[in-house]
Amino acid sequence: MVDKELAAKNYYHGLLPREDIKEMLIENGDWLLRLTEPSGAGKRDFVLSVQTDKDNASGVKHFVVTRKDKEFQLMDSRTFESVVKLVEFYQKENIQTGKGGAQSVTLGRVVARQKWELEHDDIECTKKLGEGAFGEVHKGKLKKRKKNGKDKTVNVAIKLAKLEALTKEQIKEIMREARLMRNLDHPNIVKLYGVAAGQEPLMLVMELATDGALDSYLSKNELMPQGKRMEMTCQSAWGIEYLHSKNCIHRDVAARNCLYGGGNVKISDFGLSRLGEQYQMNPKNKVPIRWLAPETLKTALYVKKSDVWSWGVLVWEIFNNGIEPYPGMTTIEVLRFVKAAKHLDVAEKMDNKAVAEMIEKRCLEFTVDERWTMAQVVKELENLTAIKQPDRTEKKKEEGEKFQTMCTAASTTQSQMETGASEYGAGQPAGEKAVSTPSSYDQTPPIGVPGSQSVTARKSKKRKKRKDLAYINQ
Ligand code: ACK
Repeated sequence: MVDKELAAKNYYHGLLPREDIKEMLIENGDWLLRLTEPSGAGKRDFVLSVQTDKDNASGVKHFVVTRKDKEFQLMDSRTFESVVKLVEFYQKENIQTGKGGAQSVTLGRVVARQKWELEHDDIECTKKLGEGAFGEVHKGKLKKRKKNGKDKTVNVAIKLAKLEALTKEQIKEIMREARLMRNLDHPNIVKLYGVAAGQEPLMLVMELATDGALDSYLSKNELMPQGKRMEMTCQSAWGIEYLHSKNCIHRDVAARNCLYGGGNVKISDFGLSRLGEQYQMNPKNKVPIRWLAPETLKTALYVKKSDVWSWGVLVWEIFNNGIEPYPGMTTIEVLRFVKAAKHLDVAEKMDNKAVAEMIEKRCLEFTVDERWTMAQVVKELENLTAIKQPDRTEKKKEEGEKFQTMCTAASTTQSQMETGASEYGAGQPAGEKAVSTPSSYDQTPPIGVPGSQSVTARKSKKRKKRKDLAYINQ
């Protein structure tokens, strides 16, 4: 659908959803072009998004480019042989809106593609690594274009959304994960290089972790010494501590969601992560019972300290070669066990009994208020193991205010995403939200589509089946 001429235009942002473009359209007149499903009926159209009133939450207007035979049309009867020609015209002439063209909108500054918006042509998939939530994960290469012409190629992992067309909701989910990830920069968090959204398949390009998923790495390396396991314990703790410092709850901490590469554990899979102090999930969703904290099992509530509990389970996995936690117990038994204020035996396989005790007492603590924060855990862990986090002071300084600003922007956007949130298997009821940030999702329908809805009612396609998911109300 997207011709090469259009794809090459810097104003074309492909499948980028509203939540991403909103933070790009800053000044009145700022505009860009994207591809979306304005009516939510599975039909893709180009939409010209323009900031018309920066002081108004609904100041961004979305003009749908309609198709008539082989011609393209915006708000009036003029037709154009291509979208590029249409855009060129409205760069010179105002867009007439309102009844009988009573109002007009001027296209001002072009909002060009951002650094993290990658070109499909710069990405090469070389080998399939496995299946992910929305599709396949491939090993590959990314060409990083340099201004001096000396392009660099880096090895990457590419999350490739399935070849058949994605629903609007799935695109939003993938892009939310990407938005969250691009504000994170830590050696124990998998790094996102960017997103290729210009066409399908949608691609998330991230750092390649040479040893793959942590659970399978653990199961393949049963003779791994205690020292290395403890190092992994610290690395995962640093990653989560960093995440919490960015006001993010991961919500799915487990060995299967960590990667291992270059001697570092990297927290990955941010599909369920939320910004905010707490997150109330729909209790009807299926969840990975064995990793969840008592408060989540009881009331479907997630706080940062729920990650601390899950991290305790992850440490158990690290010291038990990645086997399933609570061996020999069914999920219903685990549910009852944890609700009865019991927990895993970390000390059994861990030589450092002081650390094991700290994890059992402070992380696998039933009462949230009594449970430690990740920062407290890290401090004690470093004391007890003498394994110190490599100094990131310089890096932190560099990040400085820039980082703060980015996270605030992401936080605002995140709260707007919650209305359509779906969970492990897509298609669950929406209506969950980050409690700390009231939902203010912009429901303004795009102009030009009668009664169009921003959130599609269509059910998302099922993700890969996960055997370890169950209901908390059993
Ligand atoms: O054990 P694996 O090879 O490591 O199998 C899974 C598979 O993709 C599905 O998740 C691998 N994978 C995912 N992300 C990455 C990454 N950033 N680097 C290397 N491998 C990855 C994972």
